Amino acid sequence: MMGGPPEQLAGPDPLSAAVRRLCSTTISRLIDRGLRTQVRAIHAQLAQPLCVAVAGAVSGGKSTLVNALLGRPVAPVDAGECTQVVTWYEYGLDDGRVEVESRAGTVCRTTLDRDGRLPRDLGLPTDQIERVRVQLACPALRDLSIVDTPGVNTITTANEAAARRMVLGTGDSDHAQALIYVLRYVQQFDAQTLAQFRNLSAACGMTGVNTLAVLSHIDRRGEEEDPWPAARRLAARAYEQLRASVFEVVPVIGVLAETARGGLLGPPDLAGLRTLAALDDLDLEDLLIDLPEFATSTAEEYPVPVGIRRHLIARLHRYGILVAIETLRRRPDTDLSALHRALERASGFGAVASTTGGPGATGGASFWRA
Ligand SMILES: Nc1nc2c(ncn2[C@@H]2O[C@H](COP(=O)(O)OP(=O)(O)OP(=O)(O)O)[C@@H](O)[C@H]2O)c(=O)[nH]1
Ligand SMILES: [Mg+2]
Repeated sequence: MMGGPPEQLAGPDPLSAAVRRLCSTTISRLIDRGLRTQVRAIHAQLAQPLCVAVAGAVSGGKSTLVNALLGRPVAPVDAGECTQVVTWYEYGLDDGRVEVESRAGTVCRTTLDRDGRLPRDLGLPTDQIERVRVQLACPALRDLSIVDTPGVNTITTANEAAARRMVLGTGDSDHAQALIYVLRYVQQFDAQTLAQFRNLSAACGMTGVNTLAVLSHIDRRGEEEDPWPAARRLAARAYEQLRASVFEVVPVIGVLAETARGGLLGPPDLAGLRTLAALDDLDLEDLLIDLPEFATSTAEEYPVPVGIRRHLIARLHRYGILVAIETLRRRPDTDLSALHRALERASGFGAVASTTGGPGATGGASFWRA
């Protein structure tokens, strides 16, 4: 794997530090024992990293977004139903340590795979696992713990408690305090999708103050070169429909953010992209018109080896390839890290970072702690 942990965060956000100081002063002045215990609990919670759960429907792009937030591709991702267990990613120096907590109360230890991913086989049937805790030495996790959750497609009164337990965790002090709800991009959200979101948010006791909606897969739209104008329009419309339950609706190309923040392109990818950038527009259009063919054809006329083409499609999809080509044409001396930065900008990830106070943010965690 290339790249590495994301850059250091700029320390705890000033608002929660101020509230923590206020709690300390208040504790020493309170006479009532019950109140003192309550303020102590708030004080202790503010000293912990904020815990954000990423939830939503199956295959919406939750784990991809988790990897982007981590800056490392640790969470398994797949086109089919993938995440089966609730997984907490927490800061710790024992990087890669995995604890599997069973419903029966036992804890088994394992580690990430050699490629740095969470293993699919965790040593227990998934229905016996309460949750998995992964320790990572990512600076991004110092202020933010992230919970990846299995997709919930239908919330009924019968499974509401299970959904809440899944997103929030089991204990009173050990649960998610904020929610990122991933909505897969469609032209128009149907009433059922919106109801699902509201139900999950309500089941978890979340409100418009601590819930962010993320609109994923915005690069999967038809033939348009630039998906952003339409994505912004839909995000604005979705916000109108969801404003009571979220503080913002942010469009993000998760797969691009994951690639860029994880530094997942290597020198052969850059060489392949340079070759594509040197083609004239019509030849390029011909090549990219049929993406499955582009990714798999072994015909000799292709200017880039098939393995690299396949990797470029998996990591960038069509829009990401076009962004990379445009970047390289504008600045032919662009190196891998500059290319990753350009792709991160094009992914829209910055808007998630600034609202979560996550990597690359300029404050914002205060929003979630309100
Ligand atoms: N083109 C594109 N693909 C994406 C985007 N986000 C995720 N994907 C792809 O969508 C597929 C599903 O992504 P996951 O992150 O596994 O989705 P998930 O919500 O975690 O799925 P479950 O755990 O099964 O509920 C993967 O193939 C991702 O690469 C995006 O914004 N654009
Ligand atoms: Mg998943």
